[in-house]
Amino acid sequence: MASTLPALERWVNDVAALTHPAHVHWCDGSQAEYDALVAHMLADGTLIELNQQTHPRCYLHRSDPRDVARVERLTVICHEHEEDAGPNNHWMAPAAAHAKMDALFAGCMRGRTLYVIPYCMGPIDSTLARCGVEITDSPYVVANMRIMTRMGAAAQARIEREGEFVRGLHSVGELDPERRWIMHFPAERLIQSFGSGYGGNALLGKKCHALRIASNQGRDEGWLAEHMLIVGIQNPQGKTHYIAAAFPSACGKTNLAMLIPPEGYRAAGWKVWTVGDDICWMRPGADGRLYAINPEAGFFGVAPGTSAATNPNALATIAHDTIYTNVAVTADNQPWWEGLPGTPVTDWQGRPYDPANGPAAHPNSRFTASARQCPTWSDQAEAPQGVPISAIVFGGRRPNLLPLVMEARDWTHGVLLGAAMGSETTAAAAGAVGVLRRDPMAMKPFCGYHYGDYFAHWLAFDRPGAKLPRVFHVNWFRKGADGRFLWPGFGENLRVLEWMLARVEGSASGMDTPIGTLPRPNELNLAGLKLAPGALDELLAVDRPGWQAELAAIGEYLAGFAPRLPPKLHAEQQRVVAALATPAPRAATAVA
Ligand code: O2Y
Ligand code: MN
Repeated sequence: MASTLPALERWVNDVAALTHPAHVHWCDGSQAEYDALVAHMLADGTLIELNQQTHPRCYLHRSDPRDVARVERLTVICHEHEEDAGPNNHWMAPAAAHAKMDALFAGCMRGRTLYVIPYCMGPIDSTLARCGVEITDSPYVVANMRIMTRMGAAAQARIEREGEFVRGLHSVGELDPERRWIMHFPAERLIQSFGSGYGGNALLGKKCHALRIASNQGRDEGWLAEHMLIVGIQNPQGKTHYIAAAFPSACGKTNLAMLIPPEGYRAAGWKVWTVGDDICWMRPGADGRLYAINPEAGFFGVAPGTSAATNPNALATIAHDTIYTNVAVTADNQPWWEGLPGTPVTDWQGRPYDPANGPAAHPNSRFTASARQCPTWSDQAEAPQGVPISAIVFGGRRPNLLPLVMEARDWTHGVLLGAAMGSETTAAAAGAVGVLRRDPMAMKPFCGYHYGDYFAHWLAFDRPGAKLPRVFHVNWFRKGADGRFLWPGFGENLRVLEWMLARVEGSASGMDTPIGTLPRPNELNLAGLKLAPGALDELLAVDRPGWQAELAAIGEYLAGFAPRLPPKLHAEQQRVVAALATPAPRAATAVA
């Protein structure tokens, strides 16, 4: 018997009977097991050794070129009723999805090893953590799950004690994009993924469990599973405030989570601590505050754009014990991507590098590294009770209109700011450039149920006794008339975080406007920063006609979630519309 939990033992036997593996291996999560897997993958070419002098214990994996990213059109939420999945998800009836997946999984592991991966999302002794078991036929997935989760014997012991776990069944199949599905069965706490070996499609603890299934668990149990980084900001007095922040992809989440303070701030004693770069689970504590854990134990970060200039902490993190996927390689066998010094000789597909073939590293190439390797890793990341959240930040890439920072007047307004979030597409994304894509709370690809119900769940946290975080919206990407960014971003963003914490501590009065509270110009510390003339005024301006159009667009977007749009959220949108229609008092100089 491999498990003392009959439900687990039975499920593994049932899957083995369906998939016919040559061997079954229960993962214990040990270093010896990891080393043996790596040796096996080096022998069969799944992994390639990188320069062991410059990058000890670092390896390269090249995925099938047809399998390089999450595929949203094949990602399905199988609630019994289509309305429960909402217009924000692809839906299939559970019975039809089961029939489809059973046919795909039948006999698919012949000649392969079936790995059983017990894992825990969150500190192993935390009541906020939740466990799962992934069955996979991919040793690459096992190695990545060992880095990304608390995997192995301790997780299995917790699962056997609690008797509860999320089930995840994964097979790479033949990697045929025509036979690929990532199915979620929230009521069964079950994930089934077939036909992809890549990232979010295959490491089922990450997006599938920690967001799509966990958002359902959180709704049922009274907590939030969010697509947010968690960062601790320590001020010169030694007080650390924790901030959770949601941004759509390509907005620098990992960079913010690992921010390096500007020189003057470092000298004054400011420090930044990384708790998580992608996912945050939050629950009210006995004192009414929201407490957060990062359910992950590692980073599955995008390589291009990571450099000494943008994120030295990430570079230090991935200098050893890292699995690279789809990066290029230099003449001396070091991993390489656009933005790094040096020259690639081999591209991500293993071909001699030729610029005519496109970038050397795939734009979605990745590194997988343990969070413990991050120089700014917080000692509170393992705290079973989580960290208390002082501020929630929403953000997007908005070249126009959205100010550098604004604060919601209350929780309901904060939920509206999150629901209205969006980003304009860049050249890096497929499709038209400069199109605004709404992405409420950055959860569009990850919310495992109807967005209308999700907004209602958020609103429900505002109840007697709650001491909720303040909610802000930031825009690091505002551009001037000349098309250049008005704000330098990166480490300088700490100046904006400092203002937020001054609001939290009651030491900044801010300026009330119809769209929220903005900093008075003298409340942002700009010492040592050279902004273009007039940039600050532009960054903090409120363009009333522009905002009237924006509120109309937000109203139209939210109407798409009727009849499940909470009336309270609609009323909040109407409140801001009315506030914008009221003539500006003369004192509110920022309002045009
Ligand atoms: O393409 C993938 O499978 C990875 S997507 C990803 C990875 C790490 C963190 N966030 C994301 C995301 O898409 O939000
Ligand atoms: Mn993400």
